[in-house]
This record gives sequence, structure tokens and C-alpha cells, in this order.
Amino acid sequence: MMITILLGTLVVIRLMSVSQMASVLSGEDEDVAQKRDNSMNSIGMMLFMVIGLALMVYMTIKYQPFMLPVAASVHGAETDFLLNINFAVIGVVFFITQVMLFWFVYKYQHNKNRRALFYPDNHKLELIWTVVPTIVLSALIVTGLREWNKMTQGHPDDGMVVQVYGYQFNWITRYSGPDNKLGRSYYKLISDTNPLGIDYSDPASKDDIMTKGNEMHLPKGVPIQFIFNSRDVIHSAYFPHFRTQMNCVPGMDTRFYMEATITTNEMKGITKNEKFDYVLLCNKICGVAHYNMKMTVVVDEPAEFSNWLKGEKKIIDAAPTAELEQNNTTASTVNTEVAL
Ligand SMILES: [Cu+2]
Repeated sequence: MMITILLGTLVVIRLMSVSQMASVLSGEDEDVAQKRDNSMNSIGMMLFMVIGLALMVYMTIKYQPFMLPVAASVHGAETDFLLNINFAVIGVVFFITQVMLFWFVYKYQHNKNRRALFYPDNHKLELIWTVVPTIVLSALIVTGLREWNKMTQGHPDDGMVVQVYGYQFNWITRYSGPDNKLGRSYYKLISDTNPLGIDYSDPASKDDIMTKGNEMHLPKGVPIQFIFNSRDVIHSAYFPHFRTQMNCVPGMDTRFYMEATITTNEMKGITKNEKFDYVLLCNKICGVAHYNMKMTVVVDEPAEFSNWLKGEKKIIDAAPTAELEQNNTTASTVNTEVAL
């Protein structure tokens, strides 16, 4: 497609120069031919601008239905608001500069009787185009940074702690239980039955709950502190509907503070889609089955959420006895060097 357009353009350019030479040969004044060429080009530029801008507006409206629905988290609504301000600023500047660019090409096409004005500098103008963008960009960056700090730093003790653990190629979630503390984990303790490498001897791990199945639940209106980890390579936990994304980096904790505001059922009504589901996706090309790293996220009313969590088994109850004992000895030897 691109090659066809490119070759087509080259052919048109060749034809134009051929017709120019032909008109010179036929005795037509070269200046006249040049002038006709220039005016055709400038009209072409204007057409390009009008069609291009019209298509841009049309596509933006036409593809709206394919965009994400309204943000389903507190910070999501705020980031969408900031994003829209950014688009408004960029949009206004884009239209002004593009219209001026093409209009000037048209207006200042070659004219034998016009001489270019020598205009080396204008301090006032330069000051304006330096100071105004500086103020606008600083305002955008500062407001964005404040929002980012809120999402990633929050208050360290704030919210229900939920671990999202990525590995090639799936996700595991762990809930911290009533103590709101995740038990320590260590990579040497990882086994088939202990995929997170949890240290069972740590009291904080006693009430931890690891969810089975490819589904995680979140309560609506409750602040959540996500802790992200990875077993192997860098993954990226992406919850598009909550406008949340964070890298999962092997060997370190990354955090994200969020609060869901719309339950799955409410979102089904908003999107008029009975099959709607929130998702957690991997957004970092992490290997052959990267596309398959997907988990369904269900946002419940807090009461429903507690009921669901009660139905899930504590990790320690599901662990084989032999492993519990062995784990205790291994864990005591590594305790000194481990910290989650
Ligand atoms: Cu991944």
C-alpha cells in the first residue's frame, strides 16, 4: 500500500516535469509555466490540509466507541481529566500550527514582484514563545507528577494489601488477611506447591490467602495497596479499566495505590454489555505466551467481597505437611537475609 502511494507520487512528479518541458518546447514562456505549477502546488497543499484535518476529526469521532469506558477508579477519573486537558492543549496548538503552515505556503508562493523581508530577530516574540510554553508545560508536568506520587506512594500504611505476582505465563494474587501484612517470601522456597516461595514460619503468612482459578476480586470503595512482584522476567500488570499499570520487577517490590469505584455489575449496565469483565493483562512482551497472561478481575460490593474471600482457603491450610516442616528449617536458615 505504502509502496503504491510512493510510486504513484513519483510518477505524478515525473509527469509534471515532462509537461513543463513540453510547454517550454512548444514555445510557452517558462515563467508562465512555473507560475501555473506553483499555484497548482499551493492549491494542492490547501486541499491536503482541509481533507487531512477533516479526516482527523471524523476518525476521532468514529472510533470513540472503541475507546475504554469511563474510568472505574478514583485516580483513574483524575488521570483521565488530566489526559483530556493535555489533548485539549495539544489539539488547539495542532490546529493553529497546521492551518498556519499550509496557509503560508499558499499565501507566500513565489511572486516575481515580491522581495523577502529581512527580519533577523524579535526579542518580544521570542520571549513570548519561550515563556508561554514553559508555563503551560510546567503546569502540566507538576499536576501530572503530583497525581503520580499519589498513585505510587500513597501512605505506606494505607489500604488493603494485595500482592500481584507475575510469572511466565500467568498471575497469582495473594491477600494479606486480617493482619493486612503479607508473609515473607523467598525464591529458594519456591516449589510446585508453594509457587510464591512463602515462608510458612513467618506469623504474617498464617492468614494469607492465595486465590485459585484465573480470577481476582476487589471490593468497591476500599483503598487497595497493590504490591507487584515477578518470579522471572519483567512483566507489567495492566488494569486498563482502572487506568492502572505497574512493572513487576524480579527481586523488588513495586507499588500502586488505587480504589475501585464501579462494581462489575454496575459496569455491565454502563457499557450495556452483559459479558463485560474487568481484566488484568501483562503489558510487557515477556515471552512466547505473553498474550495469554490474562486474569479476570471482579469488583464486588464490600460485603460480597468478604463473603468471597471467606470461601478461599488460607495458604497455610493448603500446604502439604511435609513441605511445612521442611520449609521451616529452610526458612530459619535464610531468615537472616530475607526481607519482603
Ligand atoms: Cu508477562
